[in-house]
Amino acid sequence: MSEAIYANTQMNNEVETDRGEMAEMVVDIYDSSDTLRDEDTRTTTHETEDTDLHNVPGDLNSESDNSGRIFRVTTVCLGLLCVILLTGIIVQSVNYNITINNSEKKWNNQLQTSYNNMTRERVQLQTMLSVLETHFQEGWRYFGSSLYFLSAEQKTWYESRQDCQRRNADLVIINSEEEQKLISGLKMRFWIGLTDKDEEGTWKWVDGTKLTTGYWLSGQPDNFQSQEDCAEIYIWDNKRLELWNDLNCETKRNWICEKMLNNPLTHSY
Ligand SMILES: [Ca+2]
Ligand SMILES: [Ca+2]
Ligand SMILES: [Ca+2]
Repeated sequence: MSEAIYANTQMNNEVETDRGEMAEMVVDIYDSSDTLRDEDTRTTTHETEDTDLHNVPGDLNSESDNSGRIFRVTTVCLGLLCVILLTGIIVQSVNYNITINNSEKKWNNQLQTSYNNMTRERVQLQTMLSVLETHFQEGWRYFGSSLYFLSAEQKTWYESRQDCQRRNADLVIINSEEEQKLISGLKMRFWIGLTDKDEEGTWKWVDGTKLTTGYWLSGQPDNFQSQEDCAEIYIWDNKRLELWNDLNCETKRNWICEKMLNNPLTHSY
């Protein structure tokens, strides 16, 4: 019996031992499981940490964000640049149109002014041609800027001048060597518009101007018999320009009238 009890006790002890071993094994298993879990956790944490390390600025996601930001900024800048360029083009276009319009107005004004001037000149030329035609029919001749009328009859100096004045002219005034050549080329004796009747020796043209350059014959003017106060072209040597002679104003001679044509519109014909 005691053996049985001892055996039973031993068996119980063994059972207890087994239980203790089992408990230790369970504890070991749990420890192993915890260890594995901890390792997994550390692994996961490590991976997470690795992932976080890769997510620092400069990684792929950050670069993608930065690239997107740069792209947006670039797009905005390009858009602003396009707006600025478009605005510049519009402003330039407006200025160009304004310039073109001003140029067209200026050009049109110039054309209008030219047209008005040409029209006025055409009227003047037509008037002058009409005047010349009328004078040519009356026996006038045109030279330089003057019309000349050579009489076919003879009269005193005073009567001759009156005839010229009736023709809205006066006795010829010789202003230049060319005019003297023209007049002397007529090869006739005739009165010219020169006299010293107001003051002996002071020769004046019919317009009141004093004589500056004379073409007197040698020895003239001599005021022969103190009665010579009017000037004539005296033809005795047509190879010379010095052909003037003073003569009694009551002597009858041909005469020559002159009418200026510098501005035909200012003359009354
Ligand atoms: Ca003249
Ligand atoms: Ca005289
Ligand atoms: Ca004389």
